[in-house]
Amino acid sequence: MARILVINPNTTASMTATIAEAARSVASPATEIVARNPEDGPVSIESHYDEAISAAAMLQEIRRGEAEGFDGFVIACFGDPGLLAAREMATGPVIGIAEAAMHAASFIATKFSVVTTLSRTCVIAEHLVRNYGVEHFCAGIRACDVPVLALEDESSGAYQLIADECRRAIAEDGANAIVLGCGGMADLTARLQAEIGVPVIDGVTAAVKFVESLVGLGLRTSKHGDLAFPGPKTYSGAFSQYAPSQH
Ligand code: 5HY
Repeated sequence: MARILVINPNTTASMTATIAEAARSVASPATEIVARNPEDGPVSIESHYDEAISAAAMLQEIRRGEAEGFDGFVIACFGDPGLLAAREMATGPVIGIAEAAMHAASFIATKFSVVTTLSRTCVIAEHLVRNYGVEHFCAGIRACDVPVLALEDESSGAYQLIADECRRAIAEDGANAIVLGCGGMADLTARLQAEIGVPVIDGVTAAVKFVESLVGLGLRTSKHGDLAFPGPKTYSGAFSQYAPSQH
């Protein structure tokens, strides 16, 4: 039995519900999925600043989940905000949806393109491609210029814009797989895959299965070196609640 906490770092509960449904759709019967979002922070994450602010609240959810004994964690935002800090705070494995989707794509295709929301966040995916060492698999990083919250609005036309961008990635980038660049796209995977005819990888479901596998292998985050729990320290003012505690 594995208990996995899936954290949507933005504060839009309807997106958390979409993410939770996707996570549960692939979880094994022996896995319990709990999905949460912070009360505090941006309603959507569409910039470096949104990511930085959301990471603090996300880390508090990791800390809470660690205290509740979760076996593993998923950070369900495509920028993988605060991933290494989360690993410092957790005993179990912590997987970001971008790293999960990119690595899963590299196992089944030689070339994948990322299709994300706003153009300004493409550079975040570019940095992650380099950080994760999958440059030679990544054929392109595209945005359909759909705001994140438009994904929650059926009338926004978001689906068609995403599908059109996926087709351009196949035709122009030579992509033979698509990585969906937003946790809020998790409910579009099967429809897109059936329509565009190449594998479409969503990071929420990929991350859940990777966490299940790591827990099943008995692998937990290494606490030797830089991912050891942060040492106790005074944090001043409004951030005093974030001070690392003694482990
Ligand atoms: C995400 N933002 O997965 C990212 C997607 C993005 O609120 N959830 C968000 O566009 O970076």
